[in-house]
Amino acid sequence: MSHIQIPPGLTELLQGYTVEVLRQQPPDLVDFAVSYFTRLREARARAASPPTAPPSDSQRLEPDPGLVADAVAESSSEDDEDLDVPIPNRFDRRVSVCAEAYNPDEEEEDTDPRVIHPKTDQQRSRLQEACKDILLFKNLDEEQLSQVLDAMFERTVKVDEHVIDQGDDGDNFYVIERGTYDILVTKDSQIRSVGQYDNHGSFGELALMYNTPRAATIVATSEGSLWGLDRVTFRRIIVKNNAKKRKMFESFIESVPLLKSLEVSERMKIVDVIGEKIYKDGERIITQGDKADSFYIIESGEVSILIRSKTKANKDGGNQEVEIARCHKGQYFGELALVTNKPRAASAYAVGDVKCLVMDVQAFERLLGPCMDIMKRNISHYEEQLVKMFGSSMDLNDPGQ
Ligand code: 1OR
Ligand code: 1OR
Repeated sequence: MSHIQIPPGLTELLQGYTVEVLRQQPPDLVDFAVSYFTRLREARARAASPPTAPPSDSQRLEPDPGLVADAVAESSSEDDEDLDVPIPNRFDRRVSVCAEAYNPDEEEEDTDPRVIHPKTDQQRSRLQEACKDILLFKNLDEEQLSQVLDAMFERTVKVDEHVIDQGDDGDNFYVIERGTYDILVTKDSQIRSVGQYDNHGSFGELALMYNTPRAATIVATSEGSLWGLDRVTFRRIIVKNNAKKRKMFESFIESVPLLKSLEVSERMKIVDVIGEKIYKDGERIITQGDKADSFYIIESGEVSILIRSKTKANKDGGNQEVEIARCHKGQYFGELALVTNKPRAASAYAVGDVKCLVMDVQAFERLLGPCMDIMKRNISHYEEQLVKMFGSSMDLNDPGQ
């Protein structure tokens, strides 16, 4: 019997293809093979080009949008180097096959195979429920959202499981379906708990948006269930949409008085993580007494703040709500409970149609530190006003009792 020789590299070649098929579950294996091997050949051709040649688009790491903004703001000569950070190690193997370079301004035809994780009807409806308040998904059109949902996969976690480790490269973005999670940050060899997620929210967007190492460790403190979105789909859809968001909201965000003291790059990072929510006339935006997880800036329309209290001022009316303030375009609300870590002190209702830019509590803490003095000053005004309106017996964070 003649001896059949396996050509060197064949096993690795087919293994690489198989791994990508298992990871991405493409609907058509032949189409996927054509695109996979075409990209592999292109990557090999690029790798063979002389080392003195300038890096091709796919060898460059896409610029960190934050760094681009920093560069605009500061025109520092060092920033050019920042734009060429090497691709994180863990992706070296994959990047050589599936280049992730992406220029959000280029409206080119998408050739990457779509990632699809088939789901049962029950899984799909659980996924839709988990994603309905995810701010990063708010400005997606129907087609983009449906591609995101198709690409998401379920991951269950056990107590003490590390979903993300600080310092790692970013692989997935996660939406919480259920479970509680600690956010841990290690600095100067000290591990600190800086927050929690309680059965909703999302995390893991930063490393994918800015090509940075994971900024925190996320550990499950209960059994839980998450929906993951792979890095490639996240960048193709969410990061692309963020470029649009920057264009849409840049001038408005520049005009918000609270944010004036921030650097341009800091304001752009706010735009990256906010979501736009729309409310109809009379709709309740915040409920007094609720646990708080969001901060609001009014993009258009008017918001009425009402307080329900059993105090001297309205003891005959018992639990009736009294209007205590009106907020307008460019103003913010919902900061008090986040700053004091107490329940909502008042309710907020839309007067006419209202559009708000909404930020989650983690982004609020991470990005609005420099604005904290202004907010605290205004909170002290609330307290003065409260005493004038209701007498000194009332505590802002215990108004209904
Ligand atoms: P990531 O891809 O860097 C860790 O992976 C994730 O933790 C991160 O994305 C965020 O989604 C999430 N600072 C940095 N990342 C945070 C923070 C945070 N909170 C949640 N994440 N801070 C805590 C704010 C409450 C600031 C700490 C100094
Ligand atoms: P929050 O997170 O407690 C309700 O949710 C929001 O209403 C609150 O943050 C503030 O952003 C906003 N007292 C308390 N909350 C106020 C007040 C206020 N005005 C707006 N909010 N006072 C009005 C002062 C003009 C004092 C009460 C009499």
